[in-house]
Amino acid sequence: MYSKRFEKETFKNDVKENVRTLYRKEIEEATPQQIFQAVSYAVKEAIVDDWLATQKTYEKEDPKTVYYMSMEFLMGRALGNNLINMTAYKEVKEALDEMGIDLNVVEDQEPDAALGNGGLGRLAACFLDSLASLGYAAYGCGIRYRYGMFKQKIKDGYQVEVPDNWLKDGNPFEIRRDEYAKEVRFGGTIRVQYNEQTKKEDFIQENYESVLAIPYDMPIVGYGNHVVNTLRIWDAQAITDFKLDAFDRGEYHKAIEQENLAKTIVEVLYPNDNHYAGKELRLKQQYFFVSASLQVMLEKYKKKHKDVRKLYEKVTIQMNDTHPTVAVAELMRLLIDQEGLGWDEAWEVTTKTVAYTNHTIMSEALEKWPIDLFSRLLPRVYQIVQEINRRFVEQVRRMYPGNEDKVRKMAILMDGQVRMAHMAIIAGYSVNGVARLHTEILKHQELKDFYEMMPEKFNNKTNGITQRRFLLHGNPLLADWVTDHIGDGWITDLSQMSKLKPLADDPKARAEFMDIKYKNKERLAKYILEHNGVEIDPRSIYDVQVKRLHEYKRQLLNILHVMYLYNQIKEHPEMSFYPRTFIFGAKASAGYVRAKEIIKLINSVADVVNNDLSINGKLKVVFIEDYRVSNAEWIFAAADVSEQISTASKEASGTGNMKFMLNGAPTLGTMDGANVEIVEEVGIENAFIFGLSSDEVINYENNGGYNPQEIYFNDWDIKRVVDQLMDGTYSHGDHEMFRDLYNSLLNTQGGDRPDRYFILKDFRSYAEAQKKVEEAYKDPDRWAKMALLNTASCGKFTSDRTIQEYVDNIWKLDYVTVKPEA
Ligand code: C3B
Repeated sequence: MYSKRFEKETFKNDVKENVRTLYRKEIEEATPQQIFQAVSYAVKEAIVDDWLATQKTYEKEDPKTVYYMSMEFLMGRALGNNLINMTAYKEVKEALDEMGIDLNVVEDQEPDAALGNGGLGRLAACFLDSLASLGYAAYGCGIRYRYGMFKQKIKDGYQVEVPDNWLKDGNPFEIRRDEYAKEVRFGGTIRVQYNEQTKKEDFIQENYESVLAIPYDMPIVGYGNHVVNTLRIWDAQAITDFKLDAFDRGEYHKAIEQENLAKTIVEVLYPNDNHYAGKELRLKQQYFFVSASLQVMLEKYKKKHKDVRKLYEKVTIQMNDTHPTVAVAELMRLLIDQEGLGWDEAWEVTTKTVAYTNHTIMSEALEKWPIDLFSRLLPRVYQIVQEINRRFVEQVRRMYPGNEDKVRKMAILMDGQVRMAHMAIIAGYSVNGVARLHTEILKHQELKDFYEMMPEKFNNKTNGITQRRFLLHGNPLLADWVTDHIGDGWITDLSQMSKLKPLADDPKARAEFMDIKYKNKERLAKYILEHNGVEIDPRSIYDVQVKRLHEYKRQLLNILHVMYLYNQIKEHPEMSFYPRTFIFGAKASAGYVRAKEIIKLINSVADVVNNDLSINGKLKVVFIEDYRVSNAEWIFAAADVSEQISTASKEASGTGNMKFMLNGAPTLGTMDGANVEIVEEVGIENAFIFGLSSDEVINYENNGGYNPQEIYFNDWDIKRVVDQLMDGTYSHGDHEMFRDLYNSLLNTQGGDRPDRYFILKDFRSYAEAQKKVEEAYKDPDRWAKMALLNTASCGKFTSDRTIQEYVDNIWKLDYVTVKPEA
């Protein structure tokens, strides 16, 4: 048994006691939420045993530690995952059963910890799971947003955002650590003063505003190894408690301001995915958690080590995209101003400590802060950025004499902006992309100049996902089936899934596999009926696109194709057509107007199609409200087809694609991101690939030559669906509702080329690929084989593999084993 605390009677008692002490109630009177809390606190006891044991081990062995700095950690729910990783899920389920409590219902009481937007945030969460499971010392560093990713309601077909008050019932797993609180300062001015003692200049910040950063620790439980790492997320509090006499000292205003700053800084997650809005508050958030995290990191390091010049031997910092890259200058500041290092010494330490991951080439996602804002908010940090920039520009001029174009392209400070990616690359000892294709595009297109100058920094780390959440927890039927056939080694070594391959030729195994899929489809149908009021048929093909709503991800292509199919079915009622359910789930950033129009369009098409009795239910369209980690687990388990249809070159990697594959859904996709590697693993005959290549897309973008109007006027089916955006078919006769979408496909839009994402260009080949999906599905043996081979070939896409590569090639961490307390 993992822990004596999970011994049935002990555990049952703990839960009862918790209900009593927390709520002064007997268990029979407790609400489901109260039971969730009581169960979680009982589980937390076991976690804390291991958390302490882990800390002791780290104290003793002093392993090198990675600080994974990220504005986003999209954790989802913790209870079920913690039980899974403590290998106690089944025991606890039984214990609760005996008390008449259903663990599924208990789990369902937990709000998702949605401290992230999409792929980047979920990747960070998977990485923490893998780091702990593989036995490496790691901290996740982030922000404890009071409100996470908004909850999505669909009203009248439109997205409505509802605040996500995830902390309202309290978070049973977190621990507040007042003892590690740190001050973070903003604004003011810098006075330079010669210091007689150190014979150096001191840089003294004056008239600043400050907040107190207070960390909350969340446990990250490794799988079956008693390692518990920490996700440290920061809350803010005003430093000056509101004193009455502040009035008299004329500081009333300042006190109020600091109160406000503390309140607003951690108030809410910016809901943008792949898009940078340039808001001052966002930069404050970034500096806030970065500065606090670095301060504690240094303090911790210095407890054991005298010489900060050797920091990089024990610490490495991974910057998750450009969001935390102010860490470069902040670490320099701490080393110089606080630790007294000279510039060159500090630079050496910094450039051996920080590394950077790039997650996108979308230009609208690149962070560039206006210099006036940046320097006003972070005056001392800005001085340091200036000096980094000055030295770098000198270096460029030495390397490329007379080539001022290089300077313009590569400098950190240019055109009144601070280019964060450039700072990250210049200071980082490693720069990585997140899938092979993406890294190649970085090297040869987006970051070409940097690659030429410092090729040794560039490397690829293809993303991965944790099978513990997305199979073991999310799809228990399939997980058990896999274990029955190949043992449970796959839980910590996903490459073992390849042992399933021979089963693809075994009719019995195929039948079992598809039977499990069917049961998962029923489970999802039930969920959709309960939550969306739409009835769907588990015998139909579940064709699923779930991910953030973004034009480059091309949900519009998918729904236009549905409109096309509907036209076909109406026109040729006799045509053979395998029933299909198109399932969408997507949040649009609150300010992203066109993305919201696409949501409205999907719901409008659903309305028409689902209510047309004449098509005999051949076609259904469902938009799942509030797509998030917890319902994603069920959706992946139930999917037949995985839609990964981004414009080639735009999706850096994708990780949803891997979760579908793991759960036995073949990919219908473009040769983009990690799809390329998925196809390589599973074989092109077990996927449905269509569309322009990334080279073709980039070539059109650079040299022109694509005119969507040509397609529109020459392909009658396409013209028809595009016109249906305007003729009122899906808008109760309103000709304006979807005009913007129509225009985006055909006309130049505020500097954007028409059909910027090549939807019409790829439409035909997409429709053909969809035809092939149908043909393949009609042959149950063939389909079962494909589906099973996807599961069997997914070994590469575990985040365990990704993390091992980070450890081996970038971080060089020490492997640790933890002995549980007796
Ligand atoms: C995403 C990318 O869009 C995905 O292709 C990628 O798989 C993930 O990151 C993880 O690497 N991404 C995101 O979610 N948010 C950004 N701001 C940039 C990239």
